[in-house]
Amino acid sequence: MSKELNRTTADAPAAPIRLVHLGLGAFHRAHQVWYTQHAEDGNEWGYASFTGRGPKLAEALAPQDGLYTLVTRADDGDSTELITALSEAQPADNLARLVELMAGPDVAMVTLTVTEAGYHLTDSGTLDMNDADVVADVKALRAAHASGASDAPGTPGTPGTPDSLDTAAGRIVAGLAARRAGAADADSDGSGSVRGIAVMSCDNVAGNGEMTRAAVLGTARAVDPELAEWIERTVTFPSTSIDRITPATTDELIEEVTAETGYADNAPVVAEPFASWVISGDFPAGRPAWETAGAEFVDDIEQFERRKLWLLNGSHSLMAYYGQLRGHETVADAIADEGIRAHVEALWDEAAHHLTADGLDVPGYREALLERFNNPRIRHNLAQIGIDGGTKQRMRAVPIMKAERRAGRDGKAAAFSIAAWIAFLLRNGGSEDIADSRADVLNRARQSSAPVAALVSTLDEGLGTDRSAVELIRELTEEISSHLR
Ligand code: CS2
Repeated sequence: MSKELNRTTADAPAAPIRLVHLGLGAFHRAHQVWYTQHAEDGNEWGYASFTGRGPKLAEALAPQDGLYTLVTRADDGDSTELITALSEAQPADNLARLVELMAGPDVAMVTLTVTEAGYHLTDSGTLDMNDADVVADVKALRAAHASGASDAPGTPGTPGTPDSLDTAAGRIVAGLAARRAGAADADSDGSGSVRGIAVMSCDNVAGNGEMTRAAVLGTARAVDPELAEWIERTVTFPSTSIDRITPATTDELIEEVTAETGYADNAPVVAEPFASWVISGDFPAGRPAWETAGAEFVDDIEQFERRKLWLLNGSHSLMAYYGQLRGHETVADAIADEGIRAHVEALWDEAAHHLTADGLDVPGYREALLERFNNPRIRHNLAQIGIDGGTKQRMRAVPIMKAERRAGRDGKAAAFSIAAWIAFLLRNGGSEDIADSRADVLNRARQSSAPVAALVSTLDEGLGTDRSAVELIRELTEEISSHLR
């Protein structure tokens, strides 16, 4: 008989909530929550985390008071650990709770994992004001704002909370508007306790701090320019490079965890032993001592981001498309295939030309990656990695190919990765569903008279008009597709 899992049975008191997260999922639980638990002052920092969309994970975690088991899966065995730093799990639509927490003096930071496609920015990096979700959120926020307009000029009234918001930036702006109103109250009664806050993206995109700033300020400006100014003065947007391979949780894992720990845990999570977190930026209201858990704080993060995105994620996307076309299911299967491994190494060689900062140790990083990919006990599905290629390849293969071409080379290995993505979209006569938040755009491109050029253009306008680049990608797509016939 298994025991119920909750804070009483596990004798695990909840830490006070000082961190809020948007995008409660396996990765957040294996990474940011785990780092917080392992920080020296972890017992002073609890997370309240909101799901990205559906309520499922919050519903599974609520009866367990946010507790869950992390299974660390090495190639020679598992270890389990009870994670206690998630003090509260909430569904995405509990906006009232999000706003309440962000308005309060205790919360010092909002972190987010809302996927690469979750920022709704244009190619030039500004908020996409034509995006339907952005339009809806701005409208809802304006209405809520108007309902809270203050009579006293220069002082913000307490804004209402919209019934629902679709974008992460919209949710953050709702929370920040309430925080600003709380800060004004605190100033007027002299307590002055509600202050700045850090909003920190943990998504796999280069310059994620700047992207978050653009999305949040873009939304705020469209709602109320004074609110936007307050955010500019008060809120910081640190950048991060995050890393831990975390496959989706399976029913099998639930059974294994019950057998191992004796607890009936509805929501365990499995991850590799490796974890890394590089962070750059300021934290006006403080932060956990994550460095005591192994996080690295740096002044210049760009080359670290690139190393991770281009080497790890870049080869992941290559394996996702080329590997599935060759009949593989997991990363471990794909990397064991010599015909794929050679392309991975070639991609890494091209990327390495542009990873030159001191301390990056690219050869050591590559060696460690091979070891991590080879871990046969981590079943990391290529199909899972293949989702959202229309956004991911923009940040993975495309910048490598462009950097190579700027340096006077053809960028053939990165071109091969783009070609593998295209061959994957065109397989079976282009009839397969596209698992991508940009599926409409990609589907139109796939049906055009010159699908390769059109698909390249969906990734990058400049590359799409570079005739020799498109020709190279077209030849490689043809080569890959012809082997499948
Ligand atoms: C993967 C990443 O799904 C994907 O696109 O490339 O989730 C990858 O596993 C993580 O970034 C590892 O840190």
